[in-house]
Amino acid sequence: MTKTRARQAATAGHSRRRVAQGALGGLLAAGAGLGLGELTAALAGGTSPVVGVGTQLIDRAPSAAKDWAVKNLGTADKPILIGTVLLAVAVFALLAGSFGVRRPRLAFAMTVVLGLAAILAAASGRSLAGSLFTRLLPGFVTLLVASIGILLVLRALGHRRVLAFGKHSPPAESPSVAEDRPTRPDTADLDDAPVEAAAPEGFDRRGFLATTMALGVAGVGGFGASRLVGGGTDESVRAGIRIPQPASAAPPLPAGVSVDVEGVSRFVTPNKSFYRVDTLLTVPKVDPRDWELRVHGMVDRELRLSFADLLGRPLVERDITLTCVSNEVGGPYVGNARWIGVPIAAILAEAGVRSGADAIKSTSVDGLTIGTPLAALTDGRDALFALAMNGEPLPFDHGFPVRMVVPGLYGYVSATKWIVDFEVTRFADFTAYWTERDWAVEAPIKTSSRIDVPKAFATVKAGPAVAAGVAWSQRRGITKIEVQVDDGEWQPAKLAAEDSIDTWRQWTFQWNATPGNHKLTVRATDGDGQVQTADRARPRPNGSSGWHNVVVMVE
Ligand SMILES: Nc1nc2c(c(=O)[nH]1)N[C@H]1C(S)=C(S)[C@@H](COP(=O)(O)O)O[C@H]1N2
Ligand SMILES: [Mo]
Repeated sequence: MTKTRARQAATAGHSRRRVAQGALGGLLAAGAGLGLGELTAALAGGTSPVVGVGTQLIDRAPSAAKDWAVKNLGTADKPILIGTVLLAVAVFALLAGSFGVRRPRLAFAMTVVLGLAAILAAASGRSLAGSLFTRLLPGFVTLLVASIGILLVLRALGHRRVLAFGKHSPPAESPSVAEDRPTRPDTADLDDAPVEAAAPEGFDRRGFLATTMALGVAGVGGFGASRLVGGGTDESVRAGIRIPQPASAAPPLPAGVSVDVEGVSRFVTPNKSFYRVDTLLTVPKVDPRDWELRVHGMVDRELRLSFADLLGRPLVERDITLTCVSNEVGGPYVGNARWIGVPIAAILAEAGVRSGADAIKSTSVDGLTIGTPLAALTDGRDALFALAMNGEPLPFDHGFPVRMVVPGLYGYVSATKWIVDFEVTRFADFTAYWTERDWAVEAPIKTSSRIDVPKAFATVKAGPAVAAGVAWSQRRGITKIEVQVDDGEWQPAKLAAEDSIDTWRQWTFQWNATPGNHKLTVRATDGDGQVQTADRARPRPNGSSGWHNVVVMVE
């Protein structure tokens, strides 16, 4: 090895280390910014930078991507999205920092872009909570901390005058990169950074250590502390609420609503396992003492209802099965609960609906909007401002302190969680969150049935066997279930007792399983005498249709 090449090799190692140090510094600067931004959001309210960017991605994601996520990731879609945002930020920050060795201004600019993204995400977000200032504050903290952080890192790397505009910002006591470039003797090797070749003394080891440690502490401390102080209303506040006896209790469950078959969905879905569909990365924890529902629009009297006010009204208790429009044939996004709430019709009567109105535009605390036909709230069905679910105040995930529940309509056009605004209006005068994303404006629930047992591709013992499941057709009820084995005749299944036309209904079917593969298909008939359609439809735009079937192996 010649002398020059040995020096070059040493220099290359040196500069690679420098790039790695820059990358680490970039990552820590961004981390400190995000951590303290997170802490600010927890302390002062406002939009967490990570959540803000994630929410923008949710709102702007093409429909196809969203459908894919709901279908393939289920409820894990949210942690996965947050993880992806964090990973993207980390990669971006690592790059920014590594560029910092040679191109400090680029590193600084990239870090500023990160901070600005946090602010922009919060500014264009749909939160109704807090003033614009509080919403943007966490993003500003992120921008400020990350920018100062990267400047300190760059300084330790030898760049003292990154912000001196119009001039170069040469590493201390050394010529700048660009000026030094012509002296490169060999083939271009990007790792062979001339900065370091020329100015290893520009690096401030102690400054770098001190800076990275401080940034690391700020980042980890910020995230950690935000977990401790943040989180909004405490669970004890929710659990401490006593829901008064309903003036109109639900009729007792008829005997025999539940079939005795292992593996069938429980008739009342426990809150813990109740499906959850919303667009939120962090669940709002609204304080019921600060909560207010504004009832306005085409009404004679505007109302402002407090939580205590609703609790003091005559309450109604009903069993209602909720269904999500995104549910595929045979899918899991359906659940049945016992709700207690204030009849929406009573509130509408009190406000006095003006003629010409045909819709409600309701808004949740996070700014999401839902459009509901006025008729569905006034035609005598049990549409509720629900306060309780299965004997407890609404869980945070399911809309605490108040949500809408309307029998017969898919959730996205009726079941507004964390509701804060209720505007009487006309469909012609607004669009809602989901309808802006190609879902139908009006969406009654389609008659559907599902085989819970046996599971698809299960192995079944030859001989007498049982199939079982649920069917729903809210507002019409289920009057018949039929099952078909392979391509045989449709045979009647046995219906469990009916709770109400607004709840799902269980069924069982005895069959003789003969060795080999068999296909079981189910179809329901509703209270109008309509047989569930065989026509397959995807969930978009107004709900899936078609018969559910499972293939099993009998041996
Ligand atoms: N604020 C808010 N309410 C919402 C939604 C939402 O995204 N945000 N999703 C709706 C949809 S699509 C459905 S199916 C139901 C689901 O209610 P659940 O999560 O309690 O099961 O809530 C509805 N209410
Ligand atoms: Mo939904």
